[in-house]
Amino acid sequence: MTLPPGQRAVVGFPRFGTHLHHPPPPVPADPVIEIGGAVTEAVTLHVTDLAKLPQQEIEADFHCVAGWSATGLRWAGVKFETLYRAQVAPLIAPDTTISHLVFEGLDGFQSIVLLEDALAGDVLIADRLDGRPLDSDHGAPVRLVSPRQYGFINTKHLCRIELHTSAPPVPDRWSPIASHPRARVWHEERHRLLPGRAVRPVYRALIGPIRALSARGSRVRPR
Ligand SMILES: Nc1nc2c(c(=O)[nH]1)N[C@H]1C(S)=C(S)[C@@H](COP(=O)(O)O)O[C@H]1N2
Ligand SMILES: [Mo]
Repeated sequence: MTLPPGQRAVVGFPRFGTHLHHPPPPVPADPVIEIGGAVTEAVTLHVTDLAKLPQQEIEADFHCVAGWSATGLRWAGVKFETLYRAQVAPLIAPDTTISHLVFEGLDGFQSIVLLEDALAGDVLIADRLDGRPLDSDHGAPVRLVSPRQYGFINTKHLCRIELHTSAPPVPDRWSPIASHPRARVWHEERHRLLPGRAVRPVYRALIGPIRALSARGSRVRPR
């Protein structure tokens, strides 16, 4: 098994994220994904309608920018490209060229993704993991899965996709751990300005505390 540079395999798949000790957001009775931004008309997609689109399964490893990787995950759902072509592209005016997307979760988390990266063949809006419905720890009701980009691109609890014609302002511009805009794991694009190799030790030091705090907010309490 080969992992991307600077990654170490972990056993299992920990809950991890900026939510820290917060519990996952409750799943609405009729969850929706809003499509907004540079569209002719904002629309609301019902998550249950995703089941009507062709389904796709992938097996992939999951790489957090902090340096852990969960291996051999089986995700299922709809290819983002399928959803985009069927439901989103018709909302774009002919003279508008989309370059970036913002994926937002029910907890307010956001990721900014280049359209070209989001349209890659292994990018899913996933509602199942390892043959079971996605649980709240890992992003219920649906999450973005882009296995060749670091975890922070993979927005959980997806509720909104915003279209942009240029790079939207980044929320973490002045953060010491400002994230790389493409976040491609095989290029080790961890940090916006610093080489991925150089930030490895700093990021790795964050794994323990973030993992412990995220587990505190977990619904599933393994003992
Ligand atoms: N909504 C939401 N999505 C999120 C996060 C978050 O805090 N909230 N954290 C990101 C980060 S940094 C990582 S590494 C992965 C972790 O996914 P997991 O909790 O399923 O392991 O989710 C990403 N997506
Ligand atoms: Mo992460």
